[in-house]
Amino acid sequence: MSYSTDSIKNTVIIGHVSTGKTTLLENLLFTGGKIAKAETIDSGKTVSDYTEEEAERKISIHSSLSNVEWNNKKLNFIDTPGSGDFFGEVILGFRACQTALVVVGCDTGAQIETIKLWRNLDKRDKPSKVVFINKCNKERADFKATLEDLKKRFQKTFVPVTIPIGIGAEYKGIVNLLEGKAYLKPESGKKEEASEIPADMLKEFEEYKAIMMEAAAEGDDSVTEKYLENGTLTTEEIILGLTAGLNSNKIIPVLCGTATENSGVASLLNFIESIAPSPSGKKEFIRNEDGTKEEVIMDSAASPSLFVFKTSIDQFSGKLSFIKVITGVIKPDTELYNPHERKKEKVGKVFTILGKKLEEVKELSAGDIGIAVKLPAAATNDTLCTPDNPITYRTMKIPHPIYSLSVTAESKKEEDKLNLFLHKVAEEDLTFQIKFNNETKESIISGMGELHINMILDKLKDKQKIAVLTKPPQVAYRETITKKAADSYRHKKQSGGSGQFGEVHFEVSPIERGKYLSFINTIKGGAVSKGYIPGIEKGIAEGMQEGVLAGYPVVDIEVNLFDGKEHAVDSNEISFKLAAKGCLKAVLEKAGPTLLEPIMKLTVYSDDQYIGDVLSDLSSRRGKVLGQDSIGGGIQEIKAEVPEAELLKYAIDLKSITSGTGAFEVEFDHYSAISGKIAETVIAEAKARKAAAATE
Ligand SMILES: Nc1nc2c(ncn2[C@@H]2O[C@H](COP(=O)(O)OP(=O)(O)OP(=O)(O)O)[C@@H](O)[C@H]2O)c(=O)[nH]1
Ligand SMILES: [Mg+2]
Repeated sequence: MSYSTDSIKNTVIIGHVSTGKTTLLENLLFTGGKIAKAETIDSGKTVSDYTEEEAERKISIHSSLSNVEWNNKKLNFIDTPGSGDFFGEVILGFRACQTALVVVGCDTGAQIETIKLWRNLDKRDKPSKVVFINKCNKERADFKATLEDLKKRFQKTFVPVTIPIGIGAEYKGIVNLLEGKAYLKPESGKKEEASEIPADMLKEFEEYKAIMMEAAAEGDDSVTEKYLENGTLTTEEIILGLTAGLNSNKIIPVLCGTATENSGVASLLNFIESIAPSPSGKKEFIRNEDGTKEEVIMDSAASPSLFVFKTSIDQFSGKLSFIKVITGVIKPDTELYNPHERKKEKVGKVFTILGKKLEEVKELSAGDIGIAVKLPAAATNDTLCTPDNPITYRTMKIPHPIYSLSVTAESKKEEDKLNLFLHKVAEEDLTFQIKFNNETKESIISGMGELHINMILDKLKDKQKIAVLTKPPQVAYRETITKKAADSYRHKKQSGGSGQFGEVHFEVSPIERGKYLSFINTIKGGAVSKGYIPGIEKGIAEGMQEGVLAGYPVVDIEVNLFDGKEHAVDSNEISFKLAAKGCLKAVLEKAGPTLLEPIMKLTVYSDDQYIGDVLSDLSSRRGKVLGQDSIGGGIQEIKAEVPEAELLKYAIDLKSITSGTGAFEVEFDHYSAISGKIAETVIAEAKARKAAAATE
């Protein structure tokens, strides 16, 4: 079956950990007839949480794609993990979908990850939002309180489209306000069926319907007029108003139910199929090389182009590229071009997927999501297009990692295997990085949190059978100077044959942070020939690699070469290089050398109730708080500058300070001088490391 752009709906399912996203999807697929039975999380057999690690831990770790046909429309769903450690898997869902289905617990209201995701939706792709209030059967479930909580936190127009019949232990099903029908929760293993609204729900139905009508009237000008004229709206007019309001993000429709009992699910399918936006007519952006942006409309009639939003390796099928078709129609054997790799790529067969099960399809139209198998060069974030019109679609911005560890294989022999595995992981998961730090000679792995990194280390141990040692990474300290100083150095060697001779006089002074090196040559009268200057510069560059205090690289100095001497026969470039290196060392000793430490720009998100603890903890970490802002939803945003050395375990510590609710972002900002006890410790540790390395 082929689907045109306007019969496709792409929905990313997001929300705090364990709100029931995967269970809801399982029941959407069951109700839609895609699967014969809805499995439970406990069984470990759901479509979406199909990996061993997900089944074992009973949480989602990867995003997964599935689809269901409903009233001749193709509904694509991307289920995402709720844990902030796997945020990278959510970003790609934002990028590929027009609608975000935010799942909220009826017993909890919006929780911290939901609030963070909400903020990110607004910052990033701005899809339309629909809320599903799940777990209406829970003991402490309270529909009205949850609705109020959402309104208070996000200050938006939330409009119930379905409401619960009874709540908690009394939960019986839902009333669909649009359809004017009730859907009582079905018997176990069965699907919902529409029925008359129970008499004792009629009053509530009328009240909520009036609220929905008013909101719909605000969604679109033509509907507003109708409402003012007639004082009421037909169902078609309500749909028109809601559709417009949802499209422009003015209205957030709210549905409800109990995923584990397959209740409220049919109405959600109906709603997405009839009201959620399709990709048809939606804009995409091309980023030109000069930084300008260009708009493209998703349209099947144009020549084919697509965006790769995820890459994964399947043990049977090999590399799977998850693609979003932007223009044209992708058919089997379509020849495309990858401008990033400057390579032709042929899409072989075209697939869609149900969790892990590939399903071959005839074609994918603009706006649709699917899979291409074994594309030779394509990586996540690549665009494939026609060779005559090489373009690049807007790429996904990957957040900075917040937690790093230094890793080595216990056995040196396994070092290569370890690196190979880690690089493979990084290819699939853009929030995971592996870098070799040349300065400290460490392999550093970084990710979005302790859980994220531990999952990867577990795989290393359990699947690859590689034993690894981990430790916090070394901080990249620097050295600089605090005052002007001058000195000279003569390099001289005369051992038969031709000798070596070079003499330089340097004056060094501190310069602005971040300027690294300014080299000036103020020699007058040709005391040192021009031809030796490159040698002197090389000597300075080499000398700066190892400072005089603790052997850390030297930065932010001006070196003035103000005098020198050369020998007609013995001078050469190498002599001047060695002279420069020696002179730099001597002059640095005199110039008040000091240590610099990296200072990070830290943004912490914390629930109001933990603010005091977060702030006092920051001050114990030598942090400088720059500002504190309430960002709505009972969440405070704290901006601070904190030394990197104090943040090595912050991903773990913040969780314990805030009972797992806090979150943060961090990036390098600048270097700042340290002295006293802290500096003494750093110097002593560096010296000890050097001594240990020398005896190895
Ligand atoms: N009582 C009740 N429990 C539910 C409901 N929906 C899901 N659950 C349970 O909540 C737990 C988490 O469900 P999941 O579907 O894994 O939640 P999730 O949002 O996908 O979780 P992550 O992907 O790990 O963030 C499971 O034990 C489900 O059985 C519901 O409507 N009512
Ligand atoms: Mg899940």
